[in-house]
Amino acid sequence: MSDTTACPLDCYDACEISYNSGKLKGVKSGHTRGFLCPHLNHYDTHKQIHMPRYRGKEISLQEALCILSDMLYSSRREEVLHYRNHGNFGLMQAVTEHFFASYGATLTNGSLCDGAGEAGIIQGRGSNLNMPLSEIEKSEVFIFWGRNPHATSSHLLPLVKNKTIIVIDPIQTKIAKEADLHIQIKPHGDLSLALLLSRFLYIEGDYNKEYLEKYASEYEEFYELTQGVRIKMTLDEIDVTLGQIGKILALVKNKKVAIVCGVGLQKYSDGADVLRAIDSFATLLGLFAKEGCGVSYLGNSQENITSPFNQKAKRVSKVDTDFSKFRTVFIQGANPLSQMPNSLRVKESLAKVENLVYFGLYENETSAMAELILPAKDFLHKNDIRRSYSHNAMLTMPKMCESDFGISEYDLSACLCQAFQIELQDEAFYIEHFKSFAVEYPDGSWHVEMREEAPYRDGFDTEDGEFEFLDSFEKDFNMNEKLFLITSKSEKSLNSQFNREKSLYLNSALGFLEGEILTVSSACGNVDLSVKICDDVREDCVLIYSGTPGVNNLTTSKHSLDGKCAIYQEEKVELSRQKKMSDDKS
Ligand SMILES: Nc1nc2c(c(=O)[nH]1)N[C@H]1C(S)=C(S)[C@@H](COP(=O)(O)OP(=O)(O)OC[C@H]3O[C@@H](n4cnc5c(=O)[nH]c(N)nc54)[C@H](O)[C@@H]3O)O[C@H]1N2
Ligand SMILES: Nc1nc2c(c(=O)[nH]1)N[C@H]1C(S)=C(S)[C@@H](COP(=O)(O)OP(=O)(O)OC[C@H]3O[C@@H](n4cnc5c(=O)[nH]c(N)nc54)[C@H](O)[C@@H]3O)O[C@H]1N2
Ligand code: SF4
Ligand SMILES: [Mo]
Repeated sequence: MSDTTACPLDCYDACEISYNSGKLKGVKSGHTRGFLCPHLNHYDTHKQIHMPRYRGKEISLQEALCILSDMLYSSRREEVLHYRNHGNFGLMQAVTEHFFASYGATLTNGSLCDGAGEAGIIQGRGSNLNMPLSEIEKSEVFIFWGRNPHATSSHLLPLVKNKTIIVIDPIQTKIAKEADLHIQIKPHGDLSLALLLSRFLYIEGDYNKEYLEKYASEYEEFYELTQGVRIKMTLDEIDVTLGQIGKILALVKNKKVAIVCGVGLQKYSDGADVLRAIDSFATLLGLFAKEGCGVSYLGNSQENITSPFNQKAKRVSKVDTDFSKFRTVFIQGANPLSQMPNSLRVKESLAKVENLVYFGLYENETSAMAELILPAKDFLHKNDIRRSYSHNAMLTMPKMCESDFGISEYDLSACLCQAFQIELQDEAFYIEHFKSFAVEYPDGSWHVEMREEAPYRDGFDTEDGEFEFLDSFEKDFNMNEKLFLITSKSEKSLNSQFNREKSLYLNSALGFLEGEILTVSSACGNVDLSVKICDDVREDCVLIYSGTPGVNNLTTSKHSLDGKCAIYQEEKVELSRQKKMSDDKS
């Protein structure tokens, strides 16, 4: 048996792990450099669900599988919904979709995560290929733009040591404290900033004319668009100075620059335009043409990989799913009651479902509401294989040891496929299928084939091979009224898994006291939380981390304009001291 696997979590780093006598360690070679993060260092301290339950009563796995089959037999196919998110990022997790699609159930589409930004990137470049780590390693200047690497991608940190660091973030994150320049921008000011940076870059003439003529010939039209931005008014609105713009341009001049973007930037209705504007600035700077330069975001981890599973199904959006339309809802690898936007709507809609099934590892809001609970096996006790959205490795995740509890996604699907006479191949067949998209490197690691080491050097994946600059944008967001909600990732939790935050973080200048309970309200709902004072947060912001119970009472279930994505920071919020008694609280 191999002693090497990979972390299953939805995380940029996708670390390789060695497993020895019950201990998890980062693999010494490669980007992991022998260390993991707190989630995996304390993985075995988080209590998993061991026994299946039906209406609150523990039952055997066999009984649970019979009840699930009965639920499916007694529902019409169009009354069944399969709702999956990425609690485990393994490619084999989708095997259940093969069953549900073949059975005739409805599946989901849309994104709770990076979809808006990805849409903007694809509009510009024609695809969403990431700057590889091997190129990032060569960069001299890093712009962390709406990305918090200490919390969400700590394995990048060794690569940026002793390099020039610029951070653009409304929060003074750890990386901002270490940075050569921190622009503590007003939230949602990034589109304007990218346009202003482009405008001044063009005026200074520091762009690569030869590359642009060949691969992005409409750069002058883009410059004209940036001329429509009123300088003084916009700088005031986003709380950036002309001096700071000058500093950024001086720091990147003639340097190898990596712009490292995160999802923080695009939690707004125009999230696609934000990433496209940043890409436009990067193109003008010539970053796609040069060694050690580029833009990093969440790449499409499935690019060049075809699914072996049946994917043909009716789909509804996972952002505003109307669960009440379905009699049987099967939830897998997700905690929608906490993580979907507009929790009050989600709760009301899920309450109308007759058969709510939860298939997961941990107890949470969704398991508490479910009729039937099926415990999953964790990654150490099943076979899988994974990709990353930040590097190009294909990592096998063989079973490390046996366990008496839970069921793997494959075994559950095999059982259901048998009951409903649906064809399913061996587990090994599917794993080999995924592996066949990778090639072995001399050091023994596997990497996805056909991934150019540095993408877009010889043009873009658009129809004519040219970059499509941002050509228009909307501007109807009120930057001044109420407070901004910032809801980003905590170091302690992986969304709602592991140690969840319980507080809201506020600047002391707002005059509230540590520990007092405040009601935070938006147009969608409210939540009562206790205050932690933190002057790293701007005075016009309320920071409530992802996974904090009740945070999504505040968020809207509207979609981004492009990319069918949730927009967690679109709603502005207000604070009040008087504690309202309402059953809105969760
Ligand atoms: N520890 C930990 N790691 C995780 C996760 C986790 O929950 N915990 N979740 C995983 C998942 S699902 C994902 S998608 C990734 C996401 O990881 P990241 O891309 O790092 O995403 P966030 O933490 O949401 O936001 C990053 C930064 O954006 C900033 N930000 C917020 N609004 C704005 C804005 O308007 N403008 C600018 N310039 N910055 C803004 C926030 O202050 C924050 O510092 O992390 C993954 N890794
Ligand atoms: N306010 C706010 N809301 C957000 C975000 C935010 O930043 N702020 N971020 C959004 C983003 S980027 C994302 S990606 C989503 C994440 O949303 P979800 O994917 O719903 O996130 P988790 O809270 O990680 O819940 C995953 C569940 O998967 C289960 N699980 C883990 N491993 C396995 C397994 O091997 N098999 C099975 N069957 N189940 C397993 C666990 O029980 C866990 O409860 O949240 C979104 N919601
Ligand atoms: S950094 Fe990310 S991939 Fe690595 S162990 Fe932690 S959660 Fe897993
Ligand atoms: Mo995510």
